[in-house]
Amino acid sequence: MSDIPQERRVLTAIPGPKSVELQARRTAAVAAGVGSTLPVFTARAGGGIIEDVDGNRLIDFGSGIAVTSVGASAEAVVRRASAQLADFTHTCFMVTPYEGYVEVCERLAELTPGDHAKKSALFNSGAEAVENAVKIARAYTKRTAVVVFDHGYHGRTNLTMALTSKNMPYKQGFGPFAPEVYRVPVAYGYRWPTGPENAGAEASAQAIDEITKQIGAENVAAIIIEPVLGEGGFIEPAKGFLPAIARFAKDNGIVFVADEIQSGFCRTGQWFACEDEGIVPDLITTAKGIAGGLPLSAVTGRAEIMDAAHSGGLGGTYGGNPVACAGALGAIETMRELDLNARARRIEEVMKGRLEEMRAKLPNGGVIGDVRGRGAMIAIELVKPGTKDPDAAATAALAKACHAEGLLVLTCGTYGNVLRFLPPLVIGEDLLNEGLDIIERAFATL
Ligand code: PLZ
Repeated sequence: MSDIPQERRVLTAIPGPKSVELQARRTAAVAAGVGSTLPVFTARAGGGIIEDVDGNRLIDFGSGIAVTSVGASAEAVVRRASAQLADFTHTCFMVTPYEGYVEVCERLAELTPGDHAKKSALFNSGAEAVENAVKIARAYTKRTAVVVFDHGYHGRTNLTMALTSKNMPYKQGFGPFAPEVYRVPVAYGYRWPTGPENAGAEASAQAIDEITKQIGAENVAAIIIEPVLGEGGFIEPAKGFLPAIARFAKDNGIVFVADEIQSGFCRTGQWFACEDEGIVPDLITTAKGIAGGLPLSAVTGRAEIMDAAHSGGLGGTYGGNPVACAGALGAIETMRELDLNARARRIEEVMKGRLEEMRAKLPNGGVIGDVRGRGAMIAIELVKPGTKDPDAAATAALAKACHAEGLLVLTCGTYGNVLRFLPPLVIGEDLLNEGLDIIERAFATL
């Protein structure tokens, strides 16, 4: 790990003068469509800290959107990726293969749920993994329809935009979208009309009814769901929902795909979030946390499904790049050695405890409508006090107040009213608590 001190330090306004200068160059050279949560330019990062070009040290509650779970400069990632970089950067696995790719696939077979025979294919981004899961499911089932859920997020390519629920900013103006994609309700407990206790049974019945009526189960190739819906607002489908959908898929020969791109690799205190309800997906998509910040993604699943695509049907120039594979082996080694699942569960205990306390201090919870999430994937949903009306303005104001104090937080949610916390799993508990102190003070500024 880079020897960056694990201490918050705010020396200038945030962003500072050097970041402001770089931001001007960026505005001139970088397309406007590519946004940034906080235009603070990074100099180095590691553990729970991001140091910017002005020397400020921010506490990191974002992990580059759930990527740097082992930190942004984990020793084993740097060591293995550097060694690989010196040996060779690329041959293309489709031209002459190398061991690292195979080893990552072996690790994926061990770590993903289920003891059936498994195979994997590697790609570069999360969206690419999801696209390939659809290709594989279609090849296996010889069916075309794909079912996804309200509040789901699966990427920004054409097919994954179609799979993604939210229009702004992901889809607006970018259509037409891929056909044969159908969206059904999800058990969003906090917003389910008859309450969270009924959401699992009612939403699954409704989803299954819509699939049966509108598509016909026999036409569905795949059902794709995030076991904890990430961009949609850290929604944990109410109990019973996932098992009911998985059972329906099994009974109807539909490939059940768990998109664990955000929730996987120790993030929720398990290797994969679907383990919490004992779900064994047919296919699982992974990315983000898998490689400690290097671009890598995977589709892993039942060998007979994975082998359904004809030889040469899957691939891509860079898929499973050797440096990214070395990074993944380093990240997995770190997760095992430091027992990062246990760390994630401890982060949940600390964060949920403190956030619930903050809520209890406000009359009727005030703006804090809901505190939820698992492991180091925790969020608060903000509402107009006394209602469930989403308060996106308060969410943006809170994030801004945190940023000014040197705490990097992200927002999400279909209604833009969810403040989410995704600290690196290696963050020190002192930094975690300091970050929570800043959040608490931010509430006072509302
Ligand atoms: N599936 C569940 O969370 C990426 C998106 C950020 P890529 N989430 C962060 C943004 O605004 O672009 C994600 C995800 C789930 C798929 C993806 C897509 O992964 O690596 O961004 O393509």
